Amino acid sequence: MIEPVKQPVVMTIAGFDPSGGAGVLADVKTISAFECYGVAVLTSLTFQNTQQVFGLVHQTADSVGQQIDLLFDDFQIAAIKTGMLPTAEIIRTVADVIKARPVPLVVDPVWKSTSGFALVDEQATEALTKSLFPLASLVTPNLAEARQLTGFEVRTLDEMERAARVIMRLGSRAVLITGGDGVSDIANDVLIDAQGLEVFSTQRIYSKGTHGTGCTFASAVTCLLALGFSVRESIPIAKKYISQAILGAPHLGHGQGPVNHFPRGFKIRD
Ligand code: PXL
Repeated sequence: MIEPVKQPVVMTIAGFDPSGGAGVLADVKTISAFECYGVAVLTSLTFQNTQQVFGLVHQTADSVGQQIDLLFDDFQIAAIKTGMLPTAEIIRTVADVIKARPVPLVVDPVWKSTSGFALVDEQATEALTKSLFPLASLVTPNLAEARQLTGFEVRTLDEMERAARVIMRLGSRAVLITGGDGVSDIANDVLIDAQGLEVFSTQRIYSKGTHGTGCTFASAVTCLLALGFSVRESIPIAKKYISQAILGAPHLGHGQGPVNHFPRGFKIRD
């Protein structure tokens, strides 16, 4: 008999970007690239291409809760990633249904599209920090999101370290502030967990193909947690993956194009 392939099941709870650069399509492609099995819970249908977001049709809290429950009834979920959670009700339901199922959770706070369109209700920020952050193994705000979470400007390495400490107090086990949306030639990511701070630095890659990099990076970390890596071990591997994905971008569409979710030659271990 042929041995069945063992693939950890990774769940994404996020929005649908029909252009495939961000949201659940990006997440499931990333999950496949890490040889895990992706299941996707849809929170909102967005109308967009690589240039712009034109509209949103959200799911209800009940429909999101049911999607999660049905998947948990059937699969052994190894890790969960959340992205666009558009309403406070959806966030509270997601928190309630996953509270009873303690698996590694990566929360990628999503408020705006790459093109600047507001994807979530204003009240959703408080619900996210209060209900979901305390359940998270890792929270992955970028610089703009770190500013929204702390109320102060987050640009320099000092500001990132200060913001990481402030966001950590919201209750997650670790925080990674990603610097991909910064402007300096060196892109820093700042991690804080119970052991303290660590800075991960790479040369910035200037590219138009950066649509959905936040979703893609957070999904990569989630897969690595599902595969048994620690948060600290996962970050440099996920950074290597996202760098190769940006460098290999196929330059599709006329706006901020998608990355290449299957970069040639990418290996988890070198
Ligand atoms: O990259 C943020 C993001 C997350 N989720 C969805 C999106 C976007 C950006 O466009 O569409 C569904």
